[in-house]
Amino acid sequence: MSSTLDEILNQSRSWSETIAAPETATGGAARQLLARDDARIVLFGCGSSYHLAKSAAHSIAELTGRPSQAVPASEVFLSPASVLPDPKSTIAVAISRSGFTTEVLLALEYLKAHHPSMPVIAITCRAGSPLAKLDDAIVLPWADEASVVMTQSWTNMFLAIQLLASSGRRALRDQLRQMPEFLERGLDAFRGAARDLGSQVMRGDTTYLGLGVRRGVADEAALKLREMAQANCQADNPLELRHGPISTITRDSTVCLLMGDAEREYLPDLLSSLRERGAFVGAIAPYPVADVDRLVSLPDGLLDVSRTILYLPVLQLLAYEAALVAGLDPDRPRTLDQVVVL
Ligand code: F1P
Repeated sequence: MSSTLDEILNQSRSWSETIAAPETATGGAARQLLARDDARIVLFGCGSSYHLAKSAAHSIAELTGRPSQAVPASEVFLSPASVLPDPKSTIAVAISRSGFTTEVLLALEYLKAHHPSMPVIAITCRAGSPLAKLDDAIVLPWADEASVVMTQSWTNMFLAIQLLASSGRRALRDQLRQMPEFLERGLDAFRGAARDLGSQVMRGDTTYLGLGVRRGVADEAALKLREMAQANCQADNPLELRHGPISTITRDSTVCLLMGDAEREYLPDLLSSLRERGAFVGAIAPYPVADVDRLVSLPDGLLDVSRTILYLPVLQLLAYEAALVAGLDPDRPRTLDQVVVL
């Protein structure tokens, strides 16, 4: 079996391991840091890990009230004044599946040299990596991958950060603990939708639309489709689309809405503008959505922020199926390496 497919399908098991991991493995000390009420949080990573940082920043801000920002790792050492405006009140969160990515290590070196007292929380899936060796690092080896592209590593590092940020909020943690079961229940439908839509997304351009915590998910979905299937795709905020980008939507376009409860009332208006342009419209939503070509249902009765992780598996499977339609090997994405070392 494909290592990429195996890792995607393994997520309910790896999520359960992350949820069950002892506090020390998932950041006991980090929990204390995030509890500081004067802190602002700057998260950084590269590629998929940068998109993870975006969704994690929204989650931390929503769950703790702390101002949180996600930046590419390179901006920590190349544009520090703009990304670290208040270093004395900042906690840094370094995210890297491999724990070896050059820009992440350069960012850490910059912080050590210029802000040695700034707390740094490192999260990685690779034991023995430079990130894993940092004090109080969060290491999730059960979520590491043989594949080039990130799938379970993304969702498990994201889940670990959400568990950290939900400290003391029992109802929220209970919702997060249900995620493996929700994935098990939905997996057959996710696989069916991915198989059905694999050729659709290869017809023309694809746009993923996500708001707030789901914007990083939309960016990650577009990167998966680009990495595995070499497809023409992009991501945007659902209400931003009509401020220009919609001009490129045609009858060969696919638009996938990663809908939450927050933006539900704006959906009909957006859908009619997409329909006028003849686009194929898919939606992943925790409620019925009329007038779309394909709906993937997610469980309702959850906070949008808790449900975030459930959007990823179907989007990962869609990129996998699109790669097969394109005659490409998802395990060997063109010109990509698992770790970028400059
Ligand atoms: C970051 C990354 C991945 C990308 C590719 C190259 O890796 O950019 O997001 O898919 O594998 O590396 P990491 O810093 O999270 O190990």
